[in-house]
Amino acid sequence: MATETPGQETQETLSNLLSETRRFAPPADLAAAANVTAEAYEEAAEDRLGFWERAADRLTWARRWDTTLEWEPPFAKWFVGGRLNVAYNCVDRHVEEGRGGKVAFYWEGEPEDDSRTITYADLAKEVAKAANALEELGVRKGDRVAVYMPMIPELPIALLACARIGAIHSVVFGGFSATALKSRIHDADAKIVITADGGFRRGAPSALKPTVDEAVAESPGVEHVLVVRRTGQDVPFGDKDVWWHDLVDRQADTHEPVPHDAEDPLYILYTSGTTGKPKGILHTTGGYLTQVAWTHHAVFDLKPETDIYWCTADIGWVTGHSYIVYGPLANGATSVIYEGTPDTPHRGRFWEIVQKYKVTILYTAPTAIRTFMKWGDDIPAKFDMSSLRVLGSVGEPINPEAYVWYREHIGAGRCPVVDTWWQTETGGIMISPLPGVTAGKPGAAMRPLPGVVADVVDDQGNSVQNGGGGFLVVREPWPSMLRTIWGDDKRYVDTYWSRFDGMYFPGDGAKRDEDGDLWLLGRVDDVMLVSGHNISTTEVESALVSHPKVAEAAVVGATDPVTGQAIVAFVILRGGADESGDIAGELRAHVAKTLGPIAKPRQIMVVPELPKTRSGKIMRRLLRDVAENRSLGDVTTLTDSSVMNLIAEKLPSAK
Ligand code: 6R9
Repeated sequence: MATETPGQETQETLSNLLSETRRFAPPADLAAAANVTAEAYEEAAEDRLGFWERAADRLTWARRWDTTLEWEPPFAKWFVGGRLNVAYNCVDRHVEEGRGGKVAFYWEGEPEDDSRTITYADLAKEVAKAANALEELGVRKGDRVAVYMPMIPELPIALLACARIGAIHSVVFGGFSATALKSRIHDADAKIVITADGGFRRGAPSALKPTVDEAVAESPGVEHVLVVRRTGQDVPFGDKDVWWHDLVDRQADTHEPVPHDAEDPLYILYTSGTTGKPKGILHTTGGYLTQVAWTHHAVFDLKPETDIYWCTADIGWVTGHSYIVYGPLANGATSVIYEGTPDTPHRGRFWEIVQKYKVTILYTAPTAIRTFMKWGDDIPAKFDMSSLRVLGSVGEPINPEAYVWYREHIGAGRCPVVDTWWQTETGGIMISPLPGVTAGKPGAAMRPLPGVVADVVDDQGNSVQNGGGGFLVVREPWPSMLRTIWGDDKRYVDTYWSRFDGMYFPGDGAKRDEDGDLWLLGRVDDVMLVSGHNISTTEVESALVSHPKVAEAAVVGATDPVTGQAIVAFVILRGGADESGDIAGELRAHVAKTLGPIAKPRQIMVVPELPKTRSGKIMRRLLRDVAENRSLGDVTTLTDSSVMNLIAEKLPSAK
């Protein structure tokens, strides 16, 4: 029965497990006034390039492009010959068009009394000053600037200043180690590092500068380190170091924006990559801004005059680049930026912020939603969140139960949930419901957006239809696609374009249901092969999370002498759940009932926490090590490595 290659039968198994029948139609008033209607799908299907041209026309170009797409697979150039300045599009044009007094960012520091309001006019001045400062430091177009900062206003200002002068930023998440920072500085050959003395984390200042010093000590190519004073803590200050307030504050607050080529690089962002050297994903100017601006307008139905938009991601990740900085600003949105964690100083902090700023659109991650479920329904219930109208999710598959909880307890059953699938590499959202069009299904990312041609294929690359599971691919180039891996075209081709001929392979499993809607099933490396059946970790996790006692679950396949692989589950219980009795037995029976006996875990362990990457994704690789009783692999990308000790303590039964 056990077979190595997933054949037709196993494809069916993967697809037929989860049957979710709930549907949520768009609210009538939202649908009636929606930015994008169902016609967009038809328009894009008829003329895909024409569709993206109209999206590009939402931006201000200094020179219109000659050719929309030059495609020499797998290398794409979009809007060839066009010239524009990203910072001008994100900031100046709003001021010129009379919206200078409009708030760009409500910034909320982690300490509760610490906030700043930044209008578009303020932002224009700050970006101009920072651009002048970078030029004074000798930064020129094409130079690389490493950015290692907490979530403070100077972070988006620094990125926009780089974009303005055509310098390529490379943001390294502020939680990464000196080694990680150093390898990214070296790979991109960065000339400048922008950082801060520190940031606030869970109520206390946490230093960043010493980490930068350690990395810079071994980076002779770095000429200057520009340091924002945020926490005021004592930090060592050396020859290369310059205080932001000394240099930037004395600059002129105007700066002429030079237009850049549509294909000039905008930024590099390293994917954290659990194995091997991190990949420097390269994004360019015109196509990237076109797609992030259009998707932000369409997927969140953003009305810049009235909406208050909040994306809770860190700017250190692509979600922050595309949907805190570039997309929202290009659209002239008013956004909230929050520096801290959801539990500081209390577990209602997010909802307090929603209430304070009357947030209308909230974009967060399944890991956060499951944490809120664990903390209990009573916490969000204490706050007035009646301003909310659209809820977004990104980062991992959202389990149907987490979706429904989000819809009900945060959105009061009134707000559509848009589950947005995309990657650092895709630059912008690719698969998502449209809130005024799509009748959403909990757990499904639904359809490729207009202008995006995605498909589900079997291991031979043939399109899988009704109810079939397989591999997600993208068949046609899209404007915000990565152009290459920085300095490594071969790795770009090998990683993304070699698995299936002529198709982009993102590395995710997916299924298409009978209605043609797409469900993302997690990374293909995580798919389990049990008695010859391909079973997705996502589906078993979703079945576990659908049990009222479970807040979060992670499932892995562990080698098993009988079945090839056996399912091992790690679960976190919801706040207040009764732990007495045979909880493992109860959950195993629940999975068998929901998905079928084949998907029943061999073991279930109740744990206090799960290992997650710093961007909140579950690290199943480490759990596999535990389940197979091996010593742990690389734990450096974990948020908190003590989590693995907590799990190990629970383990005798795992053997
Ligand atoms: C934006 C971002 C990309 C990987 C991606 C996939 C997973 C992201 C998802 C999702 C299911 C969603 N992912 N969004 N899986 N449904 N809505 O997260 O970029 O950090 O590069 O991660 O995240 O596995 O391939 P990145």
